[in-house]
Amino acid sequence: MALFIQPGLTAQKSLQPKKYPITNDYIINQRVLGLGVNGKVLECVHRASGEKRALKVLKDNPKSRREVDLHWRTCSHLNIVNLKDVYEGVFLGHKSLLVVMECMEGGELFDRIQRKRHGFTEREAAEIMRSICLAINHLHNMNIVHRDIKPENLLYTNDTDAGILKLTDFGFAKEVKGTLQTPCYTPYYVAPEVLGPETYDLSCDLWSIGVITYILLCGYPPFYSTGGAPISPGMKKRIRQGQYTFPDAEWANVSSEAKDLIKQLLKTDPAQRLKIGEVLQHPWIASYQKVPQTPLVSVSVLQDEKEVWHDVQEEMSHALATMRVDDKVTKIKTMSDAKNSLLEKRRAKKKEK
Ligand code: I85
Repeated sequence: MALFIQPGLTAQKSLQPKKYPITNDYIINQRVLGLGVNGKVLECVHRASGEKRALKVLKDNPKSRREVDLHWRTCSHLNIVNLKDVYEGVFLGHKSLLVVMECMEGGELFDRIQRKRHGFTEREAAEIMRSICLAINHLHNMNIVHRDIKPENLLYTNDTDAGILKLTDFGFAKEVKGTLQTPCYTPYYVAPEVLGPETYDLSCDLWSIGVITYILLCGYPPFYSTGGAPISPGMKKRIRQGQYTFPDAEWANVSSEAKDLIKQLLKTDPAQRLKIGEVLQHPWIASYQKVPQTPLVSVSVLQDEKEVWHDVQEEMSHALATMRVDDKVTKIKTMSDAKNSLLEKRRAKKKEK
């Protein structure tokens, strides 16, 4: 008997963009808040409330529609940038999707850390990582993978101590088929690789969490290229082989729990990497309030290395892009694997009869 568990079937209200001019509801300012790969982000003001908000201008195409749809379905979480309104129509001569978000006035995560003058502790780092993990957990529970978790996409609501860290930009996010959603076979005969690639898909977000944790704790990334080029063959090799260290100068006083978490996240074999649920249960995250308040050197490293921060961000973006491409290649491989195993199972079934 096949088990049909289909959580995907629960009716989901998909987003209907408004078709009237955005200018009825918003005053659009010239101030550019950010430049994304897919569109720019402008400041705007909600006429009815006087609230400042952020407007992301996207080309209206299926990819952008997917971005907005995934963001819309997930943005009720405290650690995901809230979506307020979406409009469709012609904007500056182009068919556009106009995405209005809450305005994150605290800016990017690492800019804020750089501005810290009263030191930055391991406990604060753990607290930051916990908010990021809560956002990812929300996405992964819905079988959505973000695939672009990097410093520029982590923004603070405001610049006070009460500021909340949130994840943004669903431009590379995708929904992965939940293993329970598509039972076109009886589970008794299912080969592990047929169930496989799903859990795999989500694991690239966990690698990103590992890299961000590492940078938070020491101020530089675990893998970096030597000499100019944004991503060198040597760096690629080190990423692939998981070659990184915890140099004593910055890491001597960092807790072994933190290092253990990083080691379990930067596993080269995605199957061995922790799942997001396991990260939330890891002592360094679960008991973040008990993490030692050891001062970290990351603030001064980030301040001293301001010129290379741009390169660090570029390297991470490039590495993420490579991972998304590799993901496609793996998919093709696993598909042929799956076909072979189905064949084997058919033979096995015949023998039984
Ligand atoms: N507010 N990646 C880097 C920004 N509020 N920003 C980026 N993709 C997005 C820009 C380029 C992220 O989807 C982005 C997206 C959305 C935002 C966004 C959303 C909501 C903001 C690309 C700000 C801001 C506002 C006031 C002040 C400040 C920043 O960016 C600052 F602190 F910098 F002064």
